[in-house]
Amino acid sequence: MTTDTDAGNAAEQDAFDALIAAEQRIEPRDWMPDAYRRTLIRQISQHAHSEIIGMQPEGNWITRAPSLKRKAILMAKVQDEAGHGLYLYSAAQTLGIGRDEMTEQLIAGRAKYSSIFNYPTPTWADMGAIGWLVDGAAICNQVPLCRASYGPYGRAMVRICKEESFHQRQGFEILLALMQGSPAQREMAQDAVDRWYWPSLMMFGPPDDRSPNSAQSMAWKIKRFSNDELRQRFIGMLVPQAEVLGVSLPDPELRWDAGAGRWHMSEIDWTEFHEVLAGRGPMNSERLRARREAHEGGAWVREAAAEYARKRALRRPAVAEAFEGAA
Ligand code: BYC
Repeated sequence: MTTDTDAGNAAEQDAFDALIAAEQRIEPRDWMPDAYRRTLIRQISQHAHSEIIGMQPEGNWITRAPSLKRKAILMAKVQDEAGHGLYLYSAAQTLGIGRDEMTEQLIAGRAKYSSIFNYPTPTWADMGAIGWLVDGAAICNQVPLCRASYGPYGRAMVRICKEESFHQRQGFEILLALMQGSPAQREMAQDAVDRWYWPSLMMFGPPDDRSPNSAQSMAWKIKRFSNDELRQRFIGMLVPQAEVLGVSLPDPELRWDAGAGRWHMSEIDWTEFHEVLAGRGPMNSERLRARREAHEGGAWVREAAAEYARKRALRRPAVAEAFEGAA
């Protein structure tokens, strides 16, 4: 791995800058500035953790889904999130951080993951609202990441986005079915939308003038749009879909401001956002506790897999030599 000692090497910096300027990709073996590497490890590992923690709010409903078909769909979706986490951990590993280290940071409570997964899912309609709003926000945020300058991240995002668009539709369809149901079902759908709307807007991160990482990440073409630009785009996507569903979005101030060319909206409760980031959201400790328990409960699987790999390798002399050398 190349390090800061190379920073003085202007030729390498020039080659890196030229690749970025030419919309080419940076690959794992290319020279890259240390700060670029650190930023990617930060964002990709947070993203991976979000996918893994993000399995919990929906996993909560697998045993209670209202039909066999709904259960099968929800299970597939939650498994997709596990897959997304794995692609992303692998992408982060290409930057020189180990999977164990990232896991340790997460379960020790030292790593960030998306604020959105610290809210509870008390009703079936929450599955609809998560799919429609949370996966919808994820698509808005992640489609531009398919063009991220770091190759392994951008490529992982292509597949993830394809799956996210299926997730968004299944959420929309759950809400649509409820909105076509009884008054109690319609009320349940509206209540879920009311609870998830504001947290889904917070997924895009702090406002641009309070986003310390945006300018540099955009210069490096990791991020392609600012947090506020993507939030605006998301609202533009939601408004016509809410009309089709027959739900209202819980913001009395929301209207298109043609003069400014943007959605006028109420102020987001940034105090709530920062409380959740500080670990004081409604479900933070529960999410970490469940993750820690799952990790500890899975220790025997990791040990068994490692032992199986070791025994298989011993049957192949060349690999056995390497194993013995490493021991
Ligand atoms: N939650 O300077 P900023 C999914 C942090 S998974 C928590 O704007 P940046 C899904 C930020 O990390 C969804 N933390 O940062 C899964 C930074 O902290 P540090 C996850 C947040 O990186 C399962 C600080 O605030 N998606 O969709 O330029 C089921 C300042 O922010 C949040 C991704 O991870 C937040 N909401 O921009 C269903 C997408 N917002 O590290 C669905 C990839 C900000 O400086 N990530 N922070 O201490 C990104 O696109 C960017 O990292 C962000 C933030 C837009 C999130």
